[in-house]
Amino acid sequence: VTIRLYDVAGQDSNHRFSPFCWRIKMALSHKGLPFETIPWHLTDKSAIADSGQGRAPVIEDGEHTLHDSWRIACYLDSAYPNTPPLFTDASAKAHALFIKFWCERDLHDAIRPIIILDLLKAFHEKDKAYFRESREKLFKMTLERFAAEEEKKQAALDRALVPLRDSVSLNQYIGGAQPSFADFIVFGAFQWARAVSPTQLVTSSDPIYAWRDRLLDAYGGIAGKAKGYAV
Ligand SMILES: N[C@@H](CCC(=O)N[C@@H](CS)C(=O)NCC(=O)O)C(=O)O
Repeated sequence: VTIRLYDVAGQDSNHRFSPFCWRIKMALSHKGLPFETIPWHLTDKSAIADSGQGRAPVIEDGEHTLHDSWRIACYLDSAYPNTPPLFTDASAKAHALFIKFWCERDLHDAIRPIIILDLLKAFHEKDKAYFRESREKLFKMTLERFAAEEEKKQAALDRALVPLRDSVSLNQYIGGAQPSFADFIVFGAFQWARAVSPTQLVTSSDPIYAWRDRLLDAYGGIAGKAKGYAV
């Protein structure tokens, strides 16, 4: 069976920018599992109601419907043990969880104000008001205010990237010689930015840039060929 993935789409249905959905597209590609994506808009809550919640990614695999990128990754490794692993062992999985929490806090928080106004523009017309209202409530300020302060934003990102840079200077991937789910977690954040924003997060001489390039080219270039900015 072909796995179906509900994947956040923009005004252009080929525009796919969710960092969490990118984790799963890379994971499925890494495992060589056939899948199709279903473009999904934030306000299409009924389309994913079977998952019992309102966020993507959601996958349908035969009779299984699952949500949450971390849970989906764990499921894929246990349901398909004869495919390349996302976690080589229990210890790698525990370390990847640390990467996930670092990424969702330090890295996403550093990237978000840099791309938020470009992100707003990318959403489907029917999602824009919902996106603005829900995020302004969360941030307790307007998106424009949230995006202000250019210098502070770059400094926060530079700080957040230090451990990643040091890691991928020593190893090809966060997971070592092969990409792992930890790589896809962090790569998802870069795909999020690349898909919507012309802002260059790292320069071409940065080891992070080379690491990202390897993943942009991996698995037939699924990520590199996706709609986005060549930054
Ligand atoms: N913990 C979830 C987070 C998923 C998530 O936040 N998805 C966003 C899109 S990037 C979403 O669907 N948001 C729906 C909304 O804001 O209503 C995961 O790892 O999959």
